Amino acid sequence: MKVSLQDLAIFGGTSSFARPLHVGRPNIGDRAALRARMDEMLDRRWLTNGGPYLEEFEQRLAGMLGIRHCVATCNATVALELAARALDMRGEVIVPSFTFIATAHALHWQGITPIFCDIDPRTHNIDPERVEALVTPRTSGVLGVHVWGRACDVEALGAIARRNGLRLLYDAAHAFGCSSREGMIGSFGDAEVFSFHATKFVNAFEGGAVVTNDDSVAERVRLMKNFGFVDEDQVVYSGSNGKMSEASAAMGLTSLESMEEFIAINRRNYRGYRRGLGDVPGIQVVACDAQQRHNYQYVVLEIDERVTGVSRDLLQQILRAENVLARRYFHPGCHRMEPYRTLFPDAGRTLPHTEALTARVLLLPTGTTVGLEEVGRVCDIIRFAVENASAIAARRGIIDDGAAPS
Ligand code: T4K
Repeated sequence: MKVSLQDLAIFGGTSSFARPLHVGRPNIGDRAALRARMDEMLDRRWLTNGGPYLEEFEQRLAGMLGIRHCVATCNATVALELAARALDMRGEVIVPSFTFIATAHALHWQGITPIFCDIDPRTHNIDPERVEALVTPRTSGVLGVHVWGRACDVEALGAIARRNGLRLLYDAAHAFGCSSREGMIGSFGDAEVFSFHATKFVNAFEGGAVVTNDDSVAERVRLMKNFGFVDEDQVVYSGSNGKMSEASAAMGLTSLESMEEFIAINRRNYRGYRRGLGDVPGIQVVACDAQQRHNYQYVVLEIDERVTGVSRDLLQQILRAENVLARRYFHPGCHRMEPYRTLFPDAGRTLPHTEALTARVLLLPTGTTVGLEEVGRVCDIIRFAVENASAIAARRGIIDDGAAPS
């Protein structure tokens, strides 16, 4: 417990945590089950290229989500590229800038120009009202992102896509196991893409999947992720290597078996943070809709510096010194990263909500390596920082100016 400024590690006190608390520390699941699967895989000598674990993983996912097709891939970035190609996206595609850089890169890497659209500050998701204004004769599609696992306005985006003859793809990297009023995420648009990266609550070391109810899209993705081969020596498309390995599928299956336990732990931590920070002025723990299924894998703070007196960046530095490795996803926004910064130097002017949000958001550690007691201590540090904001800022100013702290 911090009682004076000197207790803060940023001012020379002892860090609250001996080991770092990460955002995105992998959940491991049942090690014995994973080892057994690995042994079986080694005995079978079938390591990749459509093995039995891959098939089982794909079938389980499709079954859980009630979707006709699931094509597992080596990661979500390649899955987005494959889906964009399979949907024949080209020219321009409308996409939020408030997302992980992979969303924009997957388009750009395919020769498609991402056109950045602002978000709705209440949902952090692409704002359908702004999408239609960005449609031009060059637009071939919309790529929505279910940020933090909270569903986009799929009804409005679906209507816009239909009205304008556009393809609609969703980056559901955060949203495995989540639902919206309209149903489970995975069933919307022409296709959706999940990530099973190590930092995701269900992981396959590295992994992704394209899911779709469209037979022809599924067929194209399936062929394209395997160089375009239709059989041993016939190639019908320009393809890539997007295959998921058997080791990844084994981890994915093992992770899936613990999914409900992971969600329960994430939910417990999320509620702990909501309780612990509920009355700290200027700090809001972004809410998950209790009416929907949610994986609670991200605990997201919005910091109103005018109220807290401590900026998001200073709060991050304070937490980092305490060994709480809070993250500023998705600072500074794709439009401020290369190559987009050079391509669209004035994009910030049309993205006011994105610009504001990237300065307010901070993600806190959660997952199976974070206990409630630790959640409570993280909340105490934040509360202390806000309660002592002006003293911290004054002292921080003295240190930043190079003078000795008083
Ligand atoms: N679309 C969206 C909306 C996404 O958020 C992402 C990825 C993608 C697409 C692309 O999906 P993939 O192609 O990756 O399947 C991390 C993840 O690497 C990335 O998958 C994720 N989103 C993004 C939000 O977070 P970084 O650059 O922040 O990773 P890094 O290395 O800083 O790790 C994050 C934290 O996790 C650190 O504190 C360290 C810790 N960590 C990480 C790994 C890999 C561990 O403790 N153990 C580990 O094994 O991107």
